[in-house]
Order: sequence, then C-alpha cells, then structure tokens
Amino acid sequence: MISGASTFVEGVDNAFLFIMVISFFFLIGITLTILVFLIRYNHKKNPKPTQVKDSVALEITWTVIPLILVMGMFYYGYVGWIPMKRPPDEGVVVTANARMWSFSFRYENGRVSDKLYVPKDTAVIINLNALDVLHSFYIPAFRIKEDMVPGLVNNRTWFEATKTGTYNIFCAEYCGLQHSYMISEVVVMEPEEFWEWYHDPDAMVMEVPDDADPVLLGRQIVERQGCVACHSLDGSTVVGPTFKGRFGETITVMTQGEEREIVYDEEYVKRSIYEPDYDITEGFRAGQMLSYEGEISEQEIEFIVEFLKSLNE
Ligand code: HEC
Ligand SMILES: [Cu+2]
Repeated sequence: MISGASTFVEGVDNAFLFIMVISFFFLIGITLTILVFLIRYNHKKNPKPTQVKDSVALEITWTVIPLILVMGMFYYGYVGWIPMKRPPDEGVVVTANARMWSFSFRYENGRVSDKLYVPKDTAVIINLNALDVLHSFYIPAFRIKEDMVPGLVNNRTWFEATKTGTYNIFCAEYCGLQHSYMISEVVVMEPEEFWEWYHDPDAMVMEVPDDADPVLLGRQIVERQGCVACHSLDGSTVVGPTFKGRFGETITVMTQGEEREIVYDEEYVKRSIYEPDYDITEGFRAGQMLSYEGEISEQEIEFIVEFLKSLNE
C-alpha cells in the first residue's frame, strides 16, 4: 500500500486494509441487494409481503458472520497495536518537548535539535513532554501518534525506522492559533552517520562561514524556532509584541509587579529569551512565552539581535 518507513507499518496497514476490504464488500453487496429487492419484490411483482419473522437460521447467520468479522478486525488491530505499547529496554532515548508552536528534541548527551535525527534499524524511544497545552506527536510514515499531555510523566512512544529519508512530524492536537505551523521533520540516517552526528563536538555550536550574513542567520533562527508564530515582522500584534521597529526603543515593562522604563537592547532580548517572565512587556501577559534556555545559544541570540536591528530599516 502506501509506502511505510517503520516496523509498525505492516501491522497498522493490515488492520486498515482488512477493514477497508470488508467495508467495500458490504458497500457493494448491500447496494446490489437493494437493487435486486427493488425489482424482485416490488408491489407489482410481489403484492403480498413475504414474512421472514422468527427465522432462527437467518438470525444466527447475521449474528455469527458479523461477529467473526469484527473479531477479525479486533485481531488485526490488536496485533498491530501491542508492539507500539511495548518499547524495548535498549535504544536511542530522545526527549521531545512540545510548546506552542514548535517541537524540540533533546538527546541523552545534551544535544538539542529542532529536527529529530535518528538511526535506521534502531529502536528510538521518545519521552513525550508538553510544556504548555495538549499537543500530539504524529509521524504518519511511521504510523505513530501519541498525545503529549502537560504534567504527564513517563509518557512514551517508540519506533524503529526501516528506510533512510526525511518524513513529516505533525502536531495532531489543535493547540491554538498557529497549530498548523507546528511541524517538524524526522531524518532517518544510516547508523554510522547518525553516531557521527550525535558525537560531533562542534554540533552544538553553529558553524558560521566568514561571509555569512548575520541578519539572514538571525532570520533563519527566528523562523526555525517558531518565534514568528507569536511575534510578527510587520508591526502587527499576534500573541506577543511585534519584532518590527522595537530594537533600541525605550519601552515600558512590568518587572516583579513594578512598572519601569527600559531600553530594548541586546541585554533585554537575551533576558526575554532566557527568562521571558522577568520583564513583561506592557499590554501583554506573563506565562505565554516559555524560556529557550538550553535551546538557543548566546551566539544565536547575537544573530537574532542583528536580525531585529535590520527590521528597523
Ligand atoms: C507562544 C508565543 C511566543 C513564542 C513562541 C515566542 N514568544 Fe516572545 N513573547 C511572547 C509574549 C506574549 C511576549 C510579551 C510578554 C513578555 O514580555 O513575556 C513576548 C516577549 C518577547 C520579547 C520582548 C519583546 C518586547 O517587545 O518587549 C522578545 C525579545 C521575545 N519575546 C523574543 C522571542 C524569541 C526570539 C522567540 C523565539 C525563540 C520568541 N520570543 C518566542 C510570546 C511568544
Ligand atoms: Cu501542538
């Protein structure tokens, strides 16, 4: 059927196919029966209705056959589902953090990525965390979908990818205004390639070519991290204040309940990213933006600042 990329595909697709074949059989069978009866038993041909009341044979038939069919559906569904609920003990462990409106993935050695990199033919066990509201972790090509619930501990899912390539990750739980932007990718690599990536000591530091444009880099970070879901670049207010025309201005914020004037400078941007609830911009609420500590480096903040400056021009 639809090409699949994990060990769960066969189980899920078998159940799906089984149910679909039965549904088509009955769709066609019932339609044909209706047509036949319409002609064969209409008022002209069969003026006196035939009584089939109390036919034990008929009642047994229409009880036993559907029973067998639904038990078959249950069987295929069950054998496809059980392996999903039994993660192996060994495997690559990744913690997936979902927030409005992006995913981030943290590996056991501290590596953080906005895409999920995994080795082929290896069990990958994912701890599912929701930082704010309900989300759902959905990889259609792997046939897995699991809710991410704030505060629920030990919520896990797992998979074993069988083909290298890049596949979509979606949030499958409506989680607010920009829910449809909550997408990411899983990149399946050959194991050697994956472990090289995993152990790459330079990987935490972004490689910046000498001629790279810091404004462009900043823009990429802001887009990749999903900041633009809440901060517009055109002056309009979405969830948070716009990024446009703010840098360098003197603005009013609430700091520990005290109103104060503050300059929107590099220091302020850094604090806003690492400790968003320290200064609350006038007209906005605390608790909506979550800290990006450990996800965005100080070097990346410098690029974000360059990008913000460029929006003033
Ligand atoms: C879920 C929505 C949301 C996301 C995502 C988000 N923010 Fe915010 N942000 C807010 C809100 C709301 C405020 C205003 C309240 C406050 O100061 O905490 C804010 C405030 C800020 C401020 C202070 C702005 C000002 O004009 O005073 C900066 C800078 C900022 N965010 C940067 C970022 C960056 C960079 C990212 C991405 C890495 C980001 N935000 C992601 C909602 C969000
Ligand atoms: Cu979501």
